[in-house]
Amino acid sequence: MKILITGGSGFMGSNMIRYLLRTYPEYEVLNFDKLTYAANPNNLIEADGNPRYQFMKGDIADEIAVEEAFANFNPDVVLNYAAETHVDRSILDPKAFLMTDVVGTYQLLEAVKRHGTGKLVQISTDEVFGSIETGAFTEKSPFEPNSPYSAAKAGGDHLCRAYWVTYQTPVVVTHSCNFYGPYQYPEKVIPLFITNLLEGKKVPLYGDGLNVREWIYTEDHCRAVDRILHDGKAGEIYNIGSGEETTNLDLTNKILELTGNNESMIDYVKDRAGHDRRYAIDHTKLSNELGWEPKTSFTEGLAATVKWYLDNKEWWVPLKSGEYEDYYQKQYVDR
Ligand code: TDX
Repeated sequence: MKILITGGSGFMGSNMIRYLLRTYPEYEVLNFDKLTYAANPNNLIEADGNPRYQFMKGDIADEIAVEEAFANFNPDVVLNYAAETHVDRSILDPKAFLMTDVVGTYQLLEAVKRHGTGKLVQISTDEVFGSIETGAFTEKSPFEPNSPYSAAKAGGDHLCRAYWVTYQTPVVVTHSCNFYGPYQYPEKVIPLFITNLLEGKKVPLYGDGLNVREWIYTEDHCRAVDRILHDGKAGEIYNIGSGEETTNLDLTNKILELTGNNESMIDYVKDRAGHDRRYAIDHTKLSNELGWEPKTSFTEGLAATVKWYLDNKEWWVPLKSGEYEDYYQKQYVDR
């Protein structure tokens, strides 16, 4: 099988590429990535030189580049991991989110339609549903996005639905709870807090710290996308969740304990604008129809993640110190 992965140099995309190359010895992967700040030149060092792995620099919102990737690689399936994903950045500057998450998704849908590609799997988020006080979002919950980020993802997801209904473009949409694990850019709460503590810095906890998130370990998410990629039905939506809910304060306390710190390292800071109180997602459909279950408990996954950041300082220290600025600058100049 030939799989085109967009955003393959980022956290989830690079984990999926490693997973696919390892799990399916005959599969070929093209990583199509814009190399924004969230991509890391060291994410796929072990795939470089693998004859089943290719890289092409490109932006999913760029019709010509997308066409070139489809025409040259001729994928059987496309996994759309490319997205601007950080809520705080979307509050400061929404434009890039609209370009990548809406226009980019549109360009991929058009290319899949044009080339008769077998399937597009849209990697999306539970944030499109908004915030939920009790219970959990199902695949039928209405979209109520509250940040420019989640509104942009909702726009892309709505286009997926419209392309299926209007043109029968074979697209499957996934909504996942919060991901965590190795290689996550240290702006998201888990890697930010771990790396701050490893550097002896305090952790900025927003508001009262009682917002709730559901957490899935990256390897479990890869296994879920694997099931959907092979057996997910076109036009369907699948929620990916773990059932592992925690308040940000509990999460922080766990990280403090795992890194040998205490509550004195918490810096309670001003709350995020429009901060969603709670996300929770019902993944019954994925379990019942595709036989998937998460395997890694939050306790286990968090300990493994802390260990990874401890063992891989050379991966994140340059990111936090801005050492790659020239590298990204160069990528932008090249484009
Ligand atoms: O410094 C921080 N302090 C803090 O208290 C940061 C960065 C976050 N937080 C809080 C805000 C959230 O309640 O931690 C929680 C998690 O924050 P993020 O890691 O920014 O994730 P979230 O806002 O929940 O959105 C994430 O999950 C869904 C991803 O960023 C999205 O891309 C994904 O779709």
